[in-house]
Amino acid sequence: MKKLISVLLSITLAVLCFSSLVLSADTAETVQDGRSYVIWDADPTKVSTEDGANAKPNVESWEEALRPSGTAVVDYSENVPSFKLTTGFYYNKGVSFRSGTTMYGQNNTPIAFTGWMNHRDVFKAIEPYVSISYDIYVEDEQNRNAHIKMTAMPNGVEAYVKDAFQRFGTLDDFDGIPANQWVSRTAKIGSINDGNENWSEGFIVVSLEWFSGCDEAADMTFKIRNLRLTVNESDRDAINAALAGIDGIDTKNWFTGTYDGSVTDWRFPTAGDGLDYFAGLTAFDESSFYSVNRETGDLNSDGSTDILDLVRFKKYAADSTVGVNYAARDCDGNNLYSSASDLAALKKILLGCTL
Ligand SMILES: [Ca+2]
Ligand SMILES: [Ca+2]
Repeated sequence: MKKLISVLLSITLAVLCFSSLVLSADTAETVQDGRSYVIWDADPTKVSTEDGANAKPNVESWEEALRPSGTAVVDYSENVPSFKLTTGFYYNKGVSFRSGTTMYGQNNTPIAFTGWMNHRDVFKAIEPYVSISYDIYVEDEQNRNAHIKMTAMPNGVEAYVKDAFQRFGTLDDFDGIPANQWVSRTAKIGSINDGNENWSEGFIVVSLEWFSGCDEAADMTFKIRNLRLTVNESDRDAINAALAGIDGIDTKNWFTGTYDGSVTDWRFPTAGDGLDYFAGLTAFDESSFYSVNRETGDLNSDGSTDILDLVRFKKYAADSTVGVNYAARDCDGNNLYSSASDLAALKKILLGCTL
């Protein structure tokens, strides 16, 4: 009898283990396939916490060279901060602005080096897998549609070179944007050109016109927020293969950590027979307030939901210049932000109550 029970128990355990294995494998695959990671962002809270502060790059020679002469400020008038931009002369109309993210990472903090930005061959290798996302609001009394082109402002171009798009390529080209409303955009990035200049400072150049080929003289005012570049978990193997094929990939400064300057020990984990470059690229996601991978309520993006998040939420509710993860603040899960109901929901989560 004892033996029978023991055999039955073993079979039951085996079945349970098997089904739970299958179950967790399924779940893991489903979650992983759709997961998107931020590898670069333009976040006004990293540029200045003062409403209306200047967001123009302060490298005047580049400014003059590339001639996007509009104005750029950070804008905290809504609960997701934005860049408020007004076009000036730039062929059609243009403006450049700082992103707050450079090749050294966010605010020069070595959370994750974004040195891939400083290597055009690295950027070109991952180009097929990179998406750009942002929200845009174009003001126009006549309600016309707008056309935006966006690119990276390359570092170190010689003076009087006019066209950043020609020099670097196009990150996005989006026509038919309806005016006077927030419009969300996600697209694969455009093509990165061959060339030597790199994008180490993270500056962005946009040209905007009322419609393609428009020659209207008046300047245009618009806002951009949630601007980020992302890659997907489903492309991990393809990205690793593409980067493994680059000459000298393991010694790229500020990307691999083999640089013997002030970079401390930033190295890629291994994956199979090679290095997991994808993990290096996506390490930035943890520090991005636009990440969608933080747990609900983890407003300060430190990996757990606790009293510190409640403190952060209260500060943010009173002052939108306080940085928070924007997806994690939706504590009641209704896809909307409300300082009252989401704050109440976070308190319930912390008390362990069912919502
Ligand atoms: Ca937290
Ligand atoms: Ca909500």
